[in-house]
Amino acid sequence: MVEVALDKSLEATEPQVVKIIESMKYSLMAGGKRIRPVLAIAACEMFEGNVDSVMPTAVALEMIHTMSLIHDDLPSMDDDDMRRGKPTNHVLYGEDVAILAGDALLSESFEHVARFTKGIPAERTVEVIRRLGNSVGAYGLAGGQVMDLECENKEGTTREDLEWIHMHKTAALLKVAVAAGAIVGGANEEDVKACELYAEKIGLAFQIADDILDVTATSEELGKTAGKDEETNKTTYVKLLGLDGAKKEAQKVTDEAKAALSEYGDKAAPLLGIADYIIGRKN
Ligand code: GRG
Repeated sequence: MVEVALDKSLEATEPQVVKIIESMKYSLMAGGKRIRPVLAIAACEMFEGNVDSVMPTAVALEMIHTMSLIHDDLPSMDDDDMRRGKPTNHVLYGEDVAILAGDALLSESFEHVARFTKGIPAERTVEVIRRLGNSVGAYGLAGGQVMDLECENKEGTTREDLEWIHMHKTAALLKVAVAAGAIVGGANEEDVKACELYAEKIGLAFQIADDILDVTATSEELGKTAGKDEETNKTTYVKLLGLDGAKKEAQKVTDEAKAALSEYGDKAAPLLGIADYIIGRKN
């Protein structure tokens, strides 16, 4: 369902936009685990919301995520030429078009939610858009990325610094995915808080798993360059805690994530399953 909705979300209706839409669609449809859309759908369903009403938000989340990957791979950032097992956007379309494709995906994401969300009160849609905006700005992805760049090749990065980076660079989007899904589903403020706690914990687990995979998996398995953290002298959980310590920490935060949803019983089963998947994944 997510793949179909993503595919339908971008279409060139004028010859002048063929190139930018092709570049946006290349990265959007290049595969990927679609964790953020799935989280939004699972959270919405936990509160008995309708899949159709959350799908525009699910699509927007993947658009934002794809934008962040395109920009993360740029020569001025991580300078990577492989992503999701394929050449990165700037390798195929040039740096100029890749930057604009990211910008356009980000802008389209907000329009998509505003235009296509149906069947819920308008205030809830506005709240979703507000939260999406916040998750990308200085207090979200962009802020996390800047701090990450500042800590690159720098001795003395602490565990607190590392946690701050990941709470913003990685967990912020996972958090808004679960919170937005819950809001569309009709959750109240307390429910949304429980969902956010779950999401912060899986966000950390996600990043610890990423650090572990960077040293244990091959580039083919990952679909991106393995061993990059060592190469760029990055501070990681593996570096701070060792491989075994990082694995234990990943399990600990996953257990904490699951505990945050204990009061929802069987209805939380899909979100609990996703938490296990995040630390067990192979790419
Ligand atoms: C331009 C406003 C603006 C923000 C972008 C570049 C950037 C700022 C932030 C970087 C964010 C980033 C790339 C974080 C890493 C998140 C992460 C762990 C990505 C991998 O996610 P997966 O494993 O990937 O879900 P797939 O390919 O499965 O979708």
